[in-house]
Amino acid sequence: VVVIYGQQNENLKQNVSKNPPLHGWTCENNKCHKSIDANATSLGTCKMLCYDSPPLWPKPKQLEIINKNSTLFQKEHIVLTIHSPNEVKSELEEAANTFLESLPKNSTKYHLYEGEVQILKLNIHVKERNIELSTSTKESYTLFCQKLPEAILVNIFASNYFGARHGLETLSQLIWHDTLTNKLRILHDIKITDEPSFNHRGVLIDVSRHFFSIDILKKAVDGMAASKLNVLHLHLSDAASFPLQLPNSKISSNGAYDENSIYTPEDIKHLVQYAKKRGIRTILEIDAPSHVSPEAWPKDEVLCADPDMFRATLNPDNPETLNTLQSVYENLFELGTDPETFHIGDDEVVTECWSNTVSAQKEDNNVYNVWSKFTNAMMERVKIANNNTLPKNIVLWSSPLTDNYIKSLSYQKDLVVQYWFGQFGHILDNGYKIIFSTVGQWYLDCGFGPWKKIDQYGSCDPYTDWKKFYHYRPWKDYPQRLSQVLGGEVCLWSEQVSPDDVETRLWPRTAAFAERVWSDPDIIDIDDVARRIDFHSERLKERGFRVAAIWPQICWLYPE
Ligand code: CP6
Repeated sequence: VVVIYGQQNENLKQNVSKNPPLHGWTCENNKCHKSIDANATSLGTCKMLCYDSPPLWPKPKQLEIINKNSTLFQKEHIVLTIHSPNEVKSELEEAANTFLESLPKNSTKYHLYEGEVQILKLNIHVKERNIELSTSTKESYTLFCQKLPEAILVNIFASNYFGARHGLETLSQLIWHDTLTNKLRILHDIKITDEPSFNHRGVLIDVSRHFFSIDILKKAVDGMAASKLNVLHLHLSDAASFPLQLPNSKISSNGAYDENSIYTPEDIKHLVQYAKKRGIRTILEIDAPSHVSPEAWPKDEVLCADPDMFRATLNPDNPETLNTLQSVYENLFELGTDPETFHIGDDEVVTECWSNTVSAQKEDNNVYNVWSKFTNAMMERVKIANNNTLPKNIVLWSSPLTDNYIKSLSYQKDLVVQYWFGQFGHILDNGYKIIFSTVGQWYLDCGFGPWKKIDQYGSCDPYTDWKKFYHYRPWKDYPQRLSQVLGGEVCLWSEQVSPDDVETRLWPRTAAFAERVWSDPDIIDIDDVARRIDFHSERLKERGFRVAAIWPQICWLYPE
């Protein structure tokens, strides 16, 4: 039965049967122009072949384009061969499948094409059998793409699985959908040698101020993998909510917004595995001693529960407080938090809350000593929770406390400060390691406004655009301290970010940051950066992401 909705209208019928205009594009001086030329190509093909450097993001460290030839192929005609120890084979196969799925989908419209279509031979060479991801994992790879008479030949070489995975990501960016032929096209005669500049390239997502489902987080991981980022930092708890279920602790799920806004241990383990397959370590942060959820914690272990639910603070007088924290840490290691880079939070501690405590009296009412004692004790508990092994990096947030009292943290000399506000020279000069998350440049939710009362719940003033994310290079002034710079993290605090806008907040600004921490180019050609991030944004859209605009649509057509 054919059901026709509404009145059939002659005009409409005509429009439906008309073919869309098939104008093509030609390249002139690094620009694509609309053209009716017989040699005109699709816009994607034009952009891919026209630009001085192909639209790869982040830009590889070494890129040799022997020439800009390209050939059509079909997804179904890829022949994969894996040269690796047996232990890595199934992982690599799975990564290759993920790569295949990320390739542009063929549209349903059929186009006749009678030219050359080639087989693509994809060879992946991996040496190491180890598939553990750690802070010392070598992420480098080389990629050769060439055309033989009988096939397009791609060779990816890497020490390990994770380098090879980066190679596949780069390969996916040498392939695009040619709309005129409805086939895939690959740029060949190219050699790439690549490795990251920094070993900590992260994204923080605050899942306390708004709850984000595991599916949303997995999609964020997909976007991160597409830009070669390698650390997912979940800010899992704050005063606003405690969405994590921790069955082996005194923490209750009363801190969650509702019964649907809870991560079970299985959820987190699944996410950690999913991220690991994409070369991403996960840091599970439970913030303490401030920014704690008074509803999740046992009542007598919380001292100042701010009625505005802004920054409740733990009770240092109750000996059970640290025991509960230790059980939290045991749970976090069990759930798969990065065992080498452990975050204790220590964010914006409200020391005033402690002024009348017995702990403060023992310290001659010096609440800063209470802070350093409590922080040292937290680190001691991390060590106990981790089979008596202190993680290589213990991370805490910068604050006036770390500015003035960091040297009193005698427990762990090898501290990492996640710097977000104020000065940072002294952190480096005192020999500490640093992760940059500077509020004015790398906060995805933005900075401070004049609305004091409302701003304490998060602010977006001013909006920081992708160029600012890209240009920020704080380590440049401290070349002799470069070895102390682990890298950076962009931060998505979620007071004003919900599942509805999380993707456009993340993309493409997080990608802009990704090139800074992967390639860290010294000299940039602004036109080249703009053309490539434009293309990468389109690529992310094609892969199903919602991506914020980088410029008006006219520039998308005619990049200047
Ligand atoms: N929550 C937590 C926040 C912020 C921080 N920690 C924050 C502070 C200022 C701005 C944005 C975010 N919302 N736990 C600071 C590290 Cl402008």
